[in-house]
Amino acid sequence: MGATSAPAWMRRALQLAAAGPWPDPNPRVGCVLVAPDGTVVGEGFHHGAGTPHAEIEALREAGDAARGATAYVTLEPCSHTGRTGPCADALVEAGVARVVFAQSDPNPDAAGGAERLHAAGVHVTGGVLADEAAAVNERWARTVELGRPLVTWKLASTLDGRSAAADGSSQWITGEAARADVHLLRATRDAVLVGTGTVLADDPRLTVRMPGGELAPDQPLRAVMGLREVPPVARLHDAPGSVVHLATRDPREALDLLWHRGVRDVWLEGGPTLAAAVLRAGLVDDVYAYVAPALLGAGRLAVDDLGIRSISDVRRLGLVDVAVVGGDVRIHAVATTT
Ligand code: AOF
Ligand code: ZN
Repeated sequence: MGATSAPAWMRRALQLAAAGPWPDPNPRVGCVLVAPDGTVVGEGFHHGAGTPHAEIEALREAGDAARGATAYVTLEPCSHTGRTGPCADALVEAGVARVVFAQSDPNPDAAGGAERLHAAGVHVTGGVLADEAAAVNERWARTVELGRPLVTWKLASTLDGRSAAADGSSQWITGEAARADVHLLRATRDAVLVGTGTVLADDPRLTVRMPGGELAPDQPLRAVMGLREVPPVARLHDAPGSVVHLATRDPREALDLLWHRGVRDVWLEGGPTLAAAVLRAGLVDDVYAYVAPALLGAGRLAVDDLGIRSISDVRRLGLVDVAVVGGDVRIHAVATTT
């Protein structure tokens, strides 16, 4: 081995992993292949579900130079045949002498690669920079554990908690900077979810627009749930990207349908009825509340009745951060238990 230590190579593998996509059904993984003399002979990262795993990319680059090398991988090499073949076997076939990995694979279908490598005579070490690797895939691991996409509920309200005036008008409670901020956060999710009620009442576009107003190149899926018809002339059909109507009133079923389409991180912009249904079902993971220093005194709240009658049953969330966005305040909180 060269002078560079295992954590240093793993740090390089973590850098590579971070170039992978999120949201995606697969984790972000990086791999570095190092020859016994300390030269890097191959590098790779996973570009998302359906594409080769990080190890395969690195092995392809290395060719014959993989023989006798050490593989530094941020996730335990897989042992299963999913969309692609088992990486543990590919490493053995290529003659890799040693595998150092960071995090064990939390996906039970793919786990077991370490034993498989060991049984084939490869020297295996796990747990190197495991916490750093887990942080890279924190949201992915939560989706695997929950078996459903994560849900972020976004709301905008006045200081007195109103999201619409008494006459039903609701545009615009927050200022332009807050609206631009919403677009940036929408862009980090793979679907925007509303109810048919919101489409009928507000006719939103649900697109991601850049600060200059132009459409972002990649648009999250625009999903509408509910049993009412989505008018073919609704503005959400106007923009590039896909629209899906989830013909159900059950939030869990809607999330299952999205999961099967590969969605893993949902941005919920529903009105009070849908928000209450998703919250009551315990399916909200993150909340972004944009609060305007304004008063309405009457009008609809951001969320309908949650069935809470006593302060002893108050639903408390964990505060993550608070930011001033233009003339408004943004509060990010997370559900501590579901
Ligand atoms: C690895 N290296 O780069 C990744 C792994 O459907 P597949 O074949 O793409 O398998 C997906 C599962 O494989 C995924 O859920 C996770 O457990 C593991 N991902 N494993 O050895 C990689 N991306
Ligand atoms: Zn693999």
